[in-house]
Amino acid sequence: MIRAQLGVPASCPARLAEFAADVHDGLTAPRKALPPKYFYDALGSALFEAICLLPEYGVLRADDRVLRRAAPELAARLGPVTLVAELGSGSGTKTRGLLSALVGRAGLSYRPIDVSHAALQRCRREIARVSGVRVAEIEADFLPGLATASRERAPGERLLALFLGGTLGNFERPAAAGFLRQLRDALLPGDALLLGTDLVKEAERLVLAYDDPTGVTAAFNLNLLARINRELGGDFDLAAFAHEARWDVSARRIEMHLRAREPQLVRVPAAGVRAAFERGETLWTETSCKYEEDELPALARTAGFRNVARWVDAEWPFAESLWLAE
Ligand code: AVJ
Repeated sequence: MIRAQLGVPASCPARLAEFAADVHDGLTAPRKALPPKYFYDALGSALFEAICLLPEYGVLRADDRVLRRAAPELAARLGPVTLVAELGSGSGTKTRGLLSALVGRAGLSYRPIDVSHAALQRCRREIARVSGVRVAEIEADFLPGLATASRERAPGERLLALFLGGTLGNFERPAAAGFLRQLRDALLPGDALLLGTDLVKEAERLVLAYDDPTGVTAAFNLNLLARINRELGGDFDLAAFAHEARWDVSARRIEMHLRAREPQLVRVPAAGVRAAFERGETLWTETSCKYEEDELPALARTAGFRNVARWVDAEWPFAESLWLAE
């Protein structure tokens, strides 16, 4: 009822149950935390698009510049590509130019994989404008989605997987290596991965990128609580939480938190939780690991790939790596 009044599309029952279970686990853990994938409901996806327009958030523009610069060499190295699957396509704006550089006479089939229904709809419209490209979206988590795209390929067809925007950073370092290994397992030898990783840079630039003066990133972070309220009947008071972004030098990662301004009790009936927050206690909402360029070759090898090429943006250090599955 309330959902309908707010005009928020109900997630499918299985996704809603998974959200409830993760909120339950995250709010009852000794150190409260939630997986960042839940940022991306319709409003969260729109706020992320706004983040990408912030002058302080250089990640997406860097990704874009490197891709544009690398596209001809990339096309030459890859040869004809007819199947591209993208993990975390979002609305597809960062991929349109790349697809038009890769599409050949045989046409190209594009499988965007995302958990955001709203983003996938926008992506389909965005990419449908590229001639020669057929779009068939997959609403799923990354690995099951990639397995689907890989399984449904034509016999002998080579797959190019895209994992752009630095999303790998959402995994802690050891988990990132494990994730890439699993990603490799969903591919066949000779398939390719184009991987974007944001690189370590000055702390001040990084903190500003995740704590912008206009407050867009704060809104993006707080929307997670609003989403819990909307979809799971929670009673989070958004004004009682402060957005926080910290740079951990030794772990080389940005951490985003929501800090309780005062002690409080929060109820989320559909997740079966009552969670007490102490004053100053935080809910850890996102990790964004940054890489050193020289970490990347070992990462490729342990995951079962061979690094073929790497391009780095000079303005906002960000690396695009082309790996081949061995
Ligand atoms: C989409 C995971 C790459 O970590 O930079 C941006 C998400 N969070 N601002 C990132 C994000 C806050 C973004 N990724």
